[in-house]
Amino acid sequence: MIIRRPTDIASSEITPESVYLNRRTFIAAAGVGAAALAAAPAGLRALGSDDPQEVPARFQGMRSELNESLNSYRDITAYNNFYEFGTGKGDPSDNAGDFKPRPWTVSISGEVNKPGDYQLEDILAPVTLEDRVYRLRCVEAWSMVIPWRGFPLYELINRVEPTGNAKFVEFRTIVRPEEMPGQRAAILRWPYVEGLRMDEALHPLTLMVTGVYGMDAPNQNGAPLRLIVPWKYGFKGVKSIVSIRFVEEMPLNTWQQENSFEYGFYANVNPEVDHPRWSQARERRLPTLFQNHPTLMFNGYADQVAHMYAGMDLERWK
Ligand SMILES: Nc1nc2c(c(=O)[nH]1)N[C@H]1C(S)=C(S)[C@@H](COP(=O)(O)O)O[C@H]1N2
Ligand SMILES: [Mo]
Repeated sequence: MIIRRPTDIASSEITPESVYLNRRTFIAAAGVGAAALAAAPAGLRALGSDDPQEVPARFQGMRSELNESLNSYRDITAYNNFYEFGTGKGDPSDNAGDFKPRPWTVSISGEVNKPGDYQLEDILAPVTLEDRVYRLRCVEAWSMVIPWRGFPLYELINRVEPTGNAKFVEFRTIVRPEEMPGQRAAILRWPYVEGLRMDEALHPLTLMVTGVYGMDAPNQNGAPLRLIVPWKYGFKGVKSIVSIRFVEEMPLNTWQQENSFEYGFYANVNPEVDHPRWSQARERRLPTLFQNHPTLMFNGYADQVAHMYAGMDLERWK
């Protein structure tokens, strides 16, 4: 991602060309000293494949629809982007321990027949949580394969009845600097904001996520409720949501606000449209160090979603 004030953040943490594994995270995961780390072949410089806690047996040997293996629980919960807790990949897991995801209230507002403050329990009561394995493709050109737990966003949308004026949905992350040390600095303009066009929000692949590996998500992954839109770059997946607003105009999402030259509203994964500072044609599938995977159009979900962008200039609508 690009940062407005480059002096705030070490360049090693913002460029995809840099060493991508947080050194401390790697050492902790591998359980070896720095000397052994330096001597290890690059291909073995991986996050630990041993999971720190028991994951339900049904995930053993689970693969994606493209026959990909899943990233480990440790990969998914120790290598994160959540700038509210700091810009380093290990910062969210290090700093999110004091965050309190319960009790939790989501404000639903705007062009909707049933606005209100909804308790998390009330949002979850009528839905059935399911496990969905999706690729997560970060704009920084790394990716993981993650078994999310959640429910389709359309179930919540249909329940609250948007009016005919609702053309977009805007989501906001909580602002709680006492519990989120990154929010005590002007890393981004808080709150973190994201948005979807209504047809994207209603698409059956679009998920409201409560967990990973069949368990409630740890705070660093956006507890208690975050968005996942698998055909878009990871930054669309706004975490720890407290506001869902139905609006007529396209919302100004955080990364477009920070740098509209590099980021737009749609953020559809597209190997043919490079980031201004790097190629998007390939990606590093964690835990490897190499750009060992070709990036797929719409992150591999083109058959399900390409029709929504028919006729749009995908270079312009980045
Ligand atoms: N509120 C908030 N949401 C956020 C971010 C953030 O910094 N703040 N980072 C985004 C980015 S860039 C990515 S790649 C994903 C990472 O999700 P994960 O840590 O669960 O893998 O979260 C997204 N959601
Ligand atoms: Mo990202």
